[in-house]
Amino acid sequence: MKLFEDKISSAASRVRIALALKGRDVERETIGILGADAINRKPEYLQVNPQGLVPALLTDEGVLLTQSLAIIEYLDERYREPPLLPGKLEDRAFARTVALAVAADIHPLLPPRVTAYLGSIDLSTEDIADWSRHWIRVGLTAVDELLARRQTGRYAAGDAPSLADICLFPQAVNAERIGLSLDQWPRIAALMARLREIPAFADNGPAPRT
Ligand SMILES: N[C@@H](CCC(=O)N[C@@H](CS)C(=O)NCC(=O)O)C(=O)O
Repeated sequence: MKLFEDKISSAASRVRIALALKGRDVERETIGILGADAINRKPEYLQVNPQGLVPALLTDEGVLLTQSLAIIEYLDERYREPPLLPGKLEDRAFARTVALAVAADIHPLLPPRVTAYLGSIDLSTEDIADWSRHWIRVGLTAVDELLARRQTGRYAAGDAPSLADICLFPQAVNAERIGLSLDQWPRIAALMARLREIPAFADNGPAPRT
């Protein structure tokens, strides 16, 4: 398998964490997504992913998969252990709830294509940072409340790390990086402390934008 990624990408970080939890080593190719180094919009990479986004995964059978959640579910079905979705039906739904609260409702407001557009309509660097902090704060406040209502185990959706933790971890790392203290979200802060003890998470978070 081959993973197309950029180390700064939190969506690619989700897939890296899933691969590490599954104990799978894959070939990797860096697809720069920032500034002058960006190659994600070049025709060669659009052949891989017409959306021009990372991650993408080339399977051993030569099939190209895109969208981090679809890739993670593929890996989970292909390599059964350890499962990345809980056994209980309602817990599985909750794992997907948390995953989508991050991947569908927070993250799409923040990536380079969005911040570059905001810059192009004359928002200052500080305005753009405020935008990002605002949407992360709104989103993680809701996720913390979801955890308050539904979290029963050691991790977000049970006693084993799941798709929920895989999506939440990179987003929370980036929240701290942009100046938001996790102390305002006690359940997320506690969860992050536990996840940081697991090498698959600690070693595969998003790298800082330099
Ligand atoms: N929903 C997609 C999101 C992918 C995505 O937005 N990736 C970002 C990096 S985290 C990217 O490639 N951004 C390039 C850009 O915004 O131009 C997924 O989960 O894979």
